[in-house]
Amino acid sequence: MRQVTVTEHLLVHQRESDMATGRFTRLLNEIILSAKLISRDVTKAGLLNILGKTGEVNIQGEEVRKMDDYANRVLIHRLERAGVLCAMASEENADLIEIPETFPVGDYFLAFDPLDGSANIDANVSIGTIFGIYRRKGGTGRSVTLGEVLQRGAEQVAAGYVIYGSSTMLVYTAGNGVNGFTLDPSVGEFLLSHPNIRIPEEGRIYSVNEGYWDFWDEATQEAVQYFKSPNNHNGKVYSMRYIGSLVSDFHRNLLYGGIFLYPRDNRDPKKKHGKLRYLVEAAPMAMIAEQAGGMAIDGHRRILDIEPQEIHERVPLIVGSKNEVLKVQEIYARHAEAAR
Ligand code: FBP
Repeated sequence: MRQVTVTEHLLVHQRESDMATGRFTRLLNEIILSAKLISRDVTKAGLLNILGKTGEVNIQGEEVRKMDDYANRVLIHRLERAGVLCAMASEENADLIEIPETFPVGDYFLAFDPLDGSANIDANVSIGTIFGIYRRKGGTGRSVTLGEVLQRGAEQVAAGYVIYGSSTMLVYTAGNGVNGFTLDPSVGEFLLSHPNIRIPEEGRIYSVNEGYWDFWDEATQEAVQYFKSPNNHNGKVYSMRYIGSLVSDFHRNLLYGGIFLYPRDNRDPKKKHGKLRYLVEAAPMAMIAEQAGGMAIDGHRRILDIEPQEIHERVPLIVGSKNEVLKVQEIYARHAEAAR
């Protein structure tokens, strides 16, 4: 089989779309180079002094891991000099990341989670980088306001993730289907390995942290109970799989069929809307899921229709195979109706 590199695939895509300026390809190429640099160090993290914590606490109130910090600095360093961005937003940075005076600005806005699931890195469990790309929706010049960049996930021109697992893979969509590329370290190239990924409409896996059962509302408990009981429309229990890194749980369900849930819970008032961040986690995964034939909701609303007001806004995320997500939506709607 002729090996297709991600850059070739991008160029073919570029010719077909209005994003034929080369700027989009340049932007994605910088994300790809960053992923190669991060992958190189993740795969030998135990040998480099990059396991453990930095001692700092990020805007999420989480202890920053050295690998998180490293990945964040690699992405900012590569992308700020790409000349195609007006600003960036990172899970690790409290505010918008502006482009330094020394580099040209562009009209794309990049939102990213530099290393998702980082709590798993010290245990050698697969983790990932998640990104969403938007066009600036107003204003020009170097100083950018939140209003010019924060927008519904449906406005993303592209979204993707890199998973650092047994192999390093890039999975992305630019609104024209979802494709997966595997990094061949011997040639340093991401090669097309999973063309036109479609998520099975019917799943057989559910992924949720059931440790939070007592903190869930009745609708969520009924939804999860549905997948555990043989009395569901499938007449068989689903397999429970939960790695605890969104990228890994999402990727498995994308290929095998299944549903991932990170619902809201009442453990912590700050997280009453769930733990996952809209801009850097939920919206990119929602675009990929929909482009692969799946669905993504917050229990009621389509994730991509939600208009974020803050960079670090959290949202419940229920994403995966269409039939399972529709079932959860139906259960939530019935409970909302009963509560009216
Ligand atoms: P980070 O991006 O800070 O790593 O957090 C997100 C995450 O690790 C997801 O990858 C994962 O799905 C979830 O949090 C696990 O949370 P919990 O430990 O509460 O189940």
